[in-house]
Amino acid sequence: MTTTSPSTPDPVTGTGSPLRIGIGGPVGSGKTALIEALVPRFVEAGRRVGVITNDIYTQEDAMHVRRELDGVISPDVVIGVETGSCPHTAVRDDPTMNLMTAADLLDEHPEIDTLFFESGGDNLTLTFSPALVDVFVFVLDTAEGQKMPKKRGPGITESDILVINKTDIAQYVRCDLTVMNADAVDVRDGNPVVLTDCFSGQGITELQQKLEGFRESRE
Ligand SMILES: Nc1nc2c(ncn2[C@@H]2O[C@H](COP(=O)(O)OP(=O)(O)OP(=O)(O)O)[C@@H](O)[C@H]2O)c(=O)[nH]1
Ligand SMILES: [Mg+2]
Repeated sequence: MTTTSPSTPDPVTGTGSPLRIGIGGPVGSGKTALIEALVPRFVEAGRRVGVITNDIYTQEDAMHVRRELDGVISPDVVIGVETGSCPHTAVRDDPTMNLMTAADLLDEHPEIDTLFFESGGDNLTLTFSPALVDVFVFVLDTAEGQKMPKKRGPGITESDILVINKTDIAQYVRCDLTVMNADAVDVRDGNPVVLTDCFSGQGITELQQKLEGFRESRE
């Protein structure tokens, strides 16, 4: 196993600071499941990972991540933000709560080089403030319907990576994955679309590699 060590961040390029990955998307599309599938792969690759989840009234997702990743990352590096209001606000309009939580977490754990932010589940207009994250991943799932990419919205068209999750159940919800994927590619001007199944791990390595590409592009 290779390891990386913390260094002083470059204030202009961000090199040396953690890669900050925002995972957003509609309620229940699989944002938490995706983080739980990705983190072990980053850890295996020698990365030191932290996770910040957002829920409106609870810490449910943070508790889920701690349970699922028991033995993979320390429970101390998983923090739940209770936004108390519209999830958009906390990651896009005024990300102060998340920025402060990240600053505290990195103070305590300066070794963290990969930091996930999960937004509260929200609608198609959710985006992340570039002040909060370096990479914005938007997660749809097949059960929402094959038509979703055609509905557009900034997450679908402008995110750095669009994930179509729950490929394993596409056949049961009458979703033609070939069509859904082609429509997604079409509305995204060639930007990446990754198909995933968080349970079998299909597409997770591809997604991890694409995310690492964003780290490399800062270096
Ligand atoms: N079949 C299948 N189920 C999945 C997959 N990913 C997630 N799920 C299930 O979908 C449900 C919602 O997953 P979550 O990861 O909680 O979704 P989320 O987007 O984090 O939900 P919120 O944070 O509440 O918006 C759970 O029951 C998961 O087990 C997948 O790839 N395939
Ligand atoms: Mg969640």
